[in-house]
Amino acid sequence: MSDRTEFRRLLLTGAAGGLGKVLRAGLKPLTRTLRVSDKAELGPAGPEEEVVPCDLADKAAVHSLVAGVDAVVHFGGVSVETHFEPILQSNIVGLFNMYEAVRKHGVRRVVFASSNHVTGFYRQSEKIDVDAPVRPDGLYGVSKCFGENLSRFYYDRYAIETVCLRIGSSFPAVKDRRMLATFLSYNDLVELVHRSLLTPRVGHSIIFGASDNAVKWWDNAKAAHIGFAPRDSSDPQRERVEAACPPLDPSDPAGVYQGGAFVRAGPFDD
Ligand code: NAI
Ligand code: 15L
Repeated sequence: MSDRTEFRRLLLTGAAGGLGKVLRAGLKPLTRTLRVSDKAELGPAGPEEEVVPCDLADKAAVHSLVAGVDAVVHFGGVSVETHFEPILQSNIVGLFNMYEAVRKHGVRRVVFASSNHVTGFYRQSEKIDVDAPVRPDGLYGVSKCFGENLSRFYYDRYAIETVCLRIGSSFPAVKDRRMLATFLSYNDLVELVHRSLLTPRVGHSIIFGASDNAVKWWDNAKAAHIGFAPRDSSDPQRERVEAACPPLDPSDPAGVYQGGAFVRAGPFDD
């Protein structure tokens, strides 16, 4: 992990969330000031921090939020499959507000928390790379496809660089058999975000976020320029997880597709 202070001011959205809390600590070495934002409670500002509450769906608030930052680490938004309305407001309207603010304020780079659920309808027996057509496994996955496409447009039209991180499952520990393939340790997450911020030229890049797990569904060869080399692995947790979690019934789609239980969520708008 780098300990260089490269940025004057970085913005972290979603800072009250599970990964936001990890990055709130993990981004400090890279920046003189870390501006943290969320619509949920963020607590008091720590040293060299600015706390700026903001609902991403509020255009004016997002435009103020982005003023004066060098780069954005955008982790705010709905993070699970649910009804369309909250996804629409946070992940679609909210992301558009963010990119418009980034454009207007001349910010040059965004790190966007995409998700493995943009390709959740590939089978667990398949290995894919970033050129595989998207196969979202729900409305949440569709909203992350929107984010990947919106950021592509802002790069082609305005040369704003984005790294889209198709994060697997980033939690303190492996919770089930699927996560033996999708696990991204917190240390590897922080390293991935550091690489996404520090690599000199990223253009519009998409990279899968997984640790060096023995079972691999994703090939990151086309994102080698990011220089991400995960150090952790789910493997030391395999024995515990296999003992605790019996295999799923072979006919259960959650055990067939990469998106796991997300593929059987919904419908939500009946
Ligand atoms: P989380 O749900 O714990 O955190 C998301 C944060 O975004 C929350 O604090 C929430 O208050 C905030 N938020 C939601 N809507 C907002 C809005 N309209 N305005 C302002 N803030 C809003 O989720 P987690 O696990 O920390 O994930 C962070 C990001 O990474 C999310 O974008 C998620 O989709 C993505 N991701 C996470 C994965 C994981 O394994 N944890 C896997 C793949 C993607
Ligand atoms: C995600 O995109 C979610 O944000 C996270 O909560 C997990 O469900 C993760 O994917 C996963 O696939 O395990």
